[in-house]
Amino acid sequence: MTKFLYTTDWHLCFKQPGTRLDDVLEKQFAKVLQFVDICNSTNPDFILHGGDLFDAPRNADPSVVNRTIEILKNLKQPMYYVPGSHDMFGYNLDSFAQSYLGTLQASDRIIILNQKGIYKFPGELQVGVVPAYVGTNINMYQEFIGADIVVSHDMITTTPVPYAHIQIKELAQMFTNTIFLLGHNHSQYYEVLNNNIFINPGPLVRTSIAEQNNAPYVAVIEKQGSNVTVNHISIAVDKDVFVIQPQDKETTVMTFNDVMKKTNIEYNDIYELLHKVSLDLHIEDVHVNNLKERIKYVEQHAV
Ligand SMILES: [Mn+2]
Repeated sequence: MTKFLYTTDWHLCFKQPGTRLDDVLEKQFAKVLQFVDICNSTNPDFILHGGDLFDAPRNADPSVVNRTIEILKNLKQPMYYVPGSHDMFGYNLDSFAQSYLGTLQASDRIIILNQKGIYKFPGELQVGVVPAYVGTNINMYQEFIGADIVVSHDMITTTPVPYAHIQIKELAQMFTNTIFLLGHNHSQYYEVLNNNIFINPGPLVRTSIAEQNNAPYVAVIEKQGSNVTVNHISIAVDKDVFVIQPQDKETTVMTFNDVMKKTNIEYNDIYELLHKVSLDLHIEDVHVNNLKERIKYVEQHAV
């Protein structure tokens, strides 16, 4: 029997989020401590982390990363880590050496799986790994057919969304008996389809108002042959910690162009700006086109 834990999208903050009334910078460490307690009381063979451990790749003040390392020193199990979208600069998978992820790796707290592919894990488990930004395409998952586990920081959703994504029902048509450990998309879900399990525990630190009803948990997975059991162990969160949004107040909707006119950036329209930025940062066309789709959607629906 192999036992492992899955957690993802911790989003440990360097700055207090404007959406929260409580002291997130302090309380987030209580959550990491709870996670370590869960690891030590369930004693798994290994831990899988789906990425976005910090909310940003790096910050001038290293105290948050130092404190995280101190707490993670109490972990007795190896933690394998799939890089997320917030872990890297300019959509570049190799940039984690310049991020705090590189610091965690150097301190021996995580083992980074930074290449898309199949890894052999303890207990002869075949684990497919998809870091952020390798391109959202269902055909990319063909190579994982037959794998025991797929850990992915791709945009994998339960319902259609107006930008590049894969729905779990599409994966369920390709796969059977695979455990999908998912992140990136901060809506929580747990679904069993065609004998596959799809788990997205959502973020540990809830920074967006849309996440206020999430109940963060750690998934404890036991696998004996094709027999899989999953338990959710809750992470305690406080109620009423989010800023209340005014319901009846009339809000002024500004277009993106209105907002940009207030800045000093010279550009003619958002697409030109995006083009300039993408050249500067060497962002691949696939990501630029994805952003264009999202902007077009907002332009059509927002006002
Ligand atoms: Mn995330």
